[in-house]
Amino acid sequence: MRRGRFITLEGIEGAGKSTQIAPLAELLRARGLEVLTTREPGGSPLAERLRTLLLDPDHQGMPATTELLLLFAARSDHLERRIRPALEAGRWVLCDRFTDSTYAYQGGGRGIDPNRIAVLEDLVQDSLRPDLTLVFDLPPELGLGRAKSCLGQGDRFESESRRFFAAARAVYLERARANPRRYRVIDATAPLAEVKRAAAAELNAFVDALEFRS
Ligand code: Z5A
Repeated sequence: MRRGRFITLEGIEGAGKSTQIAPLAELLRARGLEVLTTREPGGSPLAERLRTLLLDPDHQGMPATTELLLLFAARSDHLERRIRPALEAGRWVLCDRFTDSTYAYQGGGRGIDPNRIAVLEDLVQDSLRPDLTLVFDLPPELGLGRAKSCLGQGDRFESESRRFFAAARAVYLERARANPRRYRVIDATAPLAEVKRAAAAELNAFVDALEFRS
């Protein structure tokens, strides 16, 4: 059985990842692929419980290292219980956020040394990395405006400053620049239908390239 592919959706708050994941999953299914959609933090029962702790505004001021370790604890459970088994069964996994979020938010936003994040990435993931990462890019003012208009009380991250999100955005763009084979940057300032078309075009091209090689 051929291993499935691991595709991640990334971007700052309000970039549109959650809106795009269902149509992208449909696109893959229409091409005859079995798909699992999931998210981080969360994605497995234990990881969802850790997500609740991580997002709870009552835990404002959580030390950055505590946050980092909780994220990787959640990721470890999610990977071992859901992502790896799905990939090994030949399913394609579409995940709303993964370790690029940690480099962006805990690295860029909180100022944790990326080399420390890399140590945990190796420990938890071994050699597993996404095969394709779509970065939905937009300025923080626009993303935060969108996110606020669809939420009541914000979670612990939503109360962060514009500077925090600008730093996270810069990390995403830098990582995409450094590894163009894996990352595709999508202009998320465009109207919804246009973003959807651009993301679908990137995903179709990725599947086409795999089919061409096999
Ligand atoms: N986090 C972390 O710090 N470190 C990590 O390692 C991981 C995560 C994995 C998860 O919260 C938080 O955890 C996250 C980072 C942190 N916090 N932040 N920020 P979450 O999952 O609840 O938050 P999110 O991933 O940022 O979700 P979001 O706010 O829902 O953003 P989104 O998924 O990118 O956006 P959306 O829900 O698809 O769209 C937001 C609104 O904009 C909605 O009303 C849409 O209809 C609208 N929208 C979307 N696209 C468009 C376009 N193109 N035009 C106009 N309107 C649009």
